[in-house]
Amino acid sequence: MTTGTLITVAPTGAESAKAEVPALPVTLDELLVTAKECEALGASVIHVHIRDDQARPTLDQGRLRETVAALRDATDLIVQLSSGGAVTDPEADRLAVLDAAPDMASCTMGTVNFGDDVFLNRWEFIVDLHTRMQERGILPEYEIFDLGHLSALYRLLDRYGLPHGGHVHVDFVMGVPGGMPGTTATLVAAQQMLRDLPAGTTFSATGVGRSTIPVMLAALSTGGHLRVGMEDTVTYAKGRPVESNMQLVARATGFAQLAQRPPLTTTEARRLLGR
Ligand code: KMH
Ligand code: ZN
Repeated sequence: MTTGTLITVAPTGAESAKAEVPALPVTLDELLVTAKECEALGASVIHVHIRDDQARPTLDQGRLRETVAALRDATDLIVQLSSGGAVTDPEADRLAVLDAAPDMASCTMGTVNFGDDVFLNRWEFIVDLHTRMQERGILPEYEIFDLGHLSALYRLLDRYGLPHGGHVHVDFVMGVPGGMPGTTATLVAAQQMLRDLPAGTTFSATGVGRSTIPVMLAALSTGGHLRVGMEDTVTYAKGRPVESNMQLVARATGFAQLAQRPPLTTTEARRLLGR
């Protein structure tokens, strides 16, 4: 079993509105403050969605580049850009995210119902993302919203080879309405399916909404890593809105320490992921 815990913070996402969730970091300054504080609390990777001046999700190339540079300047976090964007983003814009040259980018392994929407990820698009990341030395985080997405990942690696650097890292995004449930039983089933993937494959898990805590505990007890943040969770406990991403990272760090799997430093995380 892995000893330390890789903690990824996903501070913003594309779904929550600033007007409804005022603590959401949407400006570059807010993102940088969050990133520095979350790093100090135990995060080693940041999964980034950005917003425009009206706090709407955007994949604006200039802003993405500026964000990557600013995060590198201010922190030692591994910078992972979302190629998922918002459900309305066109494929071309999602592919162009890679032009901002992050350390990592997400790569969702299939289409999934997403509440009332559909998060579309065609096979050819997935292949494009994977092969472009291979060419550019960007490490994918394969996002798994449903168990069949792991079969797609097996097929992808079998046909197109390993990511640049050879390390395979997946993230189970659980509890999305339309995807796999955020339960211990499902996480164990997903983890068992990793046996078909290359030796050394690592996984993190996040449970959206009220599945956050069950998924976190299940991930820690099965050797997995954690993703937390306001992209996935805006309620800390019944009737208590999340006050900040730092509150969620602090809770994850506390659980990881209780499990005797303390947070990895950014240096240890880079070693684990080969970055
Ligand atoms: N916002 C969702 C539609 C990713 O970042 O790659 C997609 C998402 C996954 O958040
Ligand atoms: Zn995301």
